[in-house]
Formats: sequence, structure tokens, C-alpha cells
Amino acid sequence: TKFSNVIVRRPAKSMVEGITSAPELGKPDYEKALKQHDDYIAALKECGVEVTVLPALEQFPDSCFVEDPAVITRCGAIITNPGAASRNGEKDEIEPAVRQFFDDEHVKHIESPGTLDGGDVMMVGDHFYVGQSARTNAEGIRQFCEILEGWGLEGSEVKLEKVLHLKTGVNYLEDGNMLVSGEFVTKPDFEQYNRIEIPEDEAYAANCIWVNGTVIVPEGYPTVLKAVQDAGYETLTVDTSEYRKLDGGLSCLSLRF
Ligand code: CIR
Repeated sequence: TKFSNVIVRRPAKSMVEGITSAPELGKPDYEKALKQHDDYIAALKECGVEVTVLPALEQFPDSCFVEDPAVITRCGAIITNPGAASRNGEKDEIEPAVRQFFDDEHVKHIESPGTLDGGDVMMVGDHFYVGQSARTNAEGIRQFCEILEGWGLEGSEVKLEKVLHLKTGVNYLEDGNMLVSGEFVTKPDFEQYNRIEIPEDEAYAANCIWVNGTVIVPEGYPTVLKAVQDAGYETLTVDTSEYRKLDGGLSCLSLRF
């Protein structure tokens, strides 16, 4: 795998109204979030990708999390049908950006009653693991796998118990290496990989991203940083504290392809 392009969307001021399961962390500070977004873009560029920066969308508080309304594979793009009502319209906003890179034949859709959030999709080569979650239902997964098969790719379902999205707790770093936390430490689905176990107190940092050999790790998680370095990766860190307040992490903030 090598990524050439990344799509991100600037956070909106309305992000303070974004969905969160952790209100005790407080509301995000918008100015700080913007600065963190700048740093995120800079880190991506250091990994050698071209970054397309889409404008903020005030009507969608969670729209900076572009990973959810689309999934981009090496064969084509899938516009999803996001499972949270306040986010569903983000699919129409991401589609034109995706179409800059793919022709009609290579842009497919998840249709109601199927729902799917891209945060539930983890790419491992040509295989895509899809979490069945509060956002992604069985019909969404069925449609998704059917589209993949049409392109010679394949998908399989993973049942989630606790996390919001699949990639909240498991992320593939290429080369057979996988970061796992919580319920994913013991899941048989991932037994075949070299699993790097994340301690509970750093669980948030299970959401790292591999970009062309470098792994971007959230700032402030020393055990995870060291584990990733010990696995042989170059690392960059980016502070994502303001996105964490909305259950968002490094992967959620971009589409990488
Ligand atoms: C949400 O609840 O949809 C947002 N506040 C966070 C989305 C995080 N996205 C992701 O894990 N892919």
C-alpha cells in the first residue's frame, strides 16, 4: 500500500455541538481544534501525500470526521449512509470531493435501510473488516461487501460490543502489525496478526494511522508511542485533544488513498 492522496475537512465552529459519549471531557475549544487540524495536515504532508482541504460545514457539527461518510479503496469509492441522523447529510457533501478522483463507474453508494460509517471499516490489503455497530447495520455491511466483491476485493463482519466504531479499538499498521485495545485484544478475527496490545489507560491511542511507512500517533500516549517505535516505525505525533472530546481520533479526520 502507498497513499498518494488525503482528503480532510476543516472543523466548523459548530463542532462544539458535535456528538459525544464523553461530555465530562468538556466542549472542544475551536481555536485549539483549528491549530491541531493545521498540525494534522502538516504531519500528513510530511508523509508524502497530497492533501485536499475541504471547507468547514457549519450545518454539520461532526463533518470534520470525513472518514465516516465515505470509504475509499484502491478500486473505487463508496459513499456511505451514515448511521447518526445529524450526520447523514454529510454524504452529499463529501461526494463531489470524491468524484474529483473517481469516475461514475467507480463511485458506489450504501442505500437505506443499509447504514454504514467509514469508521467501522478497516482495510487490510484487499480485505476490509467491517464492524457492526450502533451506526453500521447488517444490511449496510451486506451492500458494502457486495460492492467490494464487484471490484475483486472482499469484506467480513466483526461484531462490536463496546466501542463506537471498529477503528476506535483496532487499527492496522501494515506489515502484519495491528494495534489492539479492549475487546479486540482477544477477538479471534485478528489472531493471525502481530497484535500490539494497548493498555487500558491509553486506549484512545489505539487509533493511530499508518501513512507510507510513518505512523502518526496522538500526542500524550507514551506507552503507545514507544510500542509503535519498537515495532520499527518512524513516528510523528499530533495533539488531538479537542477531537477526542467528540470521540474522534486521527483516522476519523481523513480519507487516505
Ligand atoms: C460521531 O459521534 O460521529 C463523532 N462525534 C465522532 C466520529 C468519529 N469518527 C470515527 O471514529 N471514524
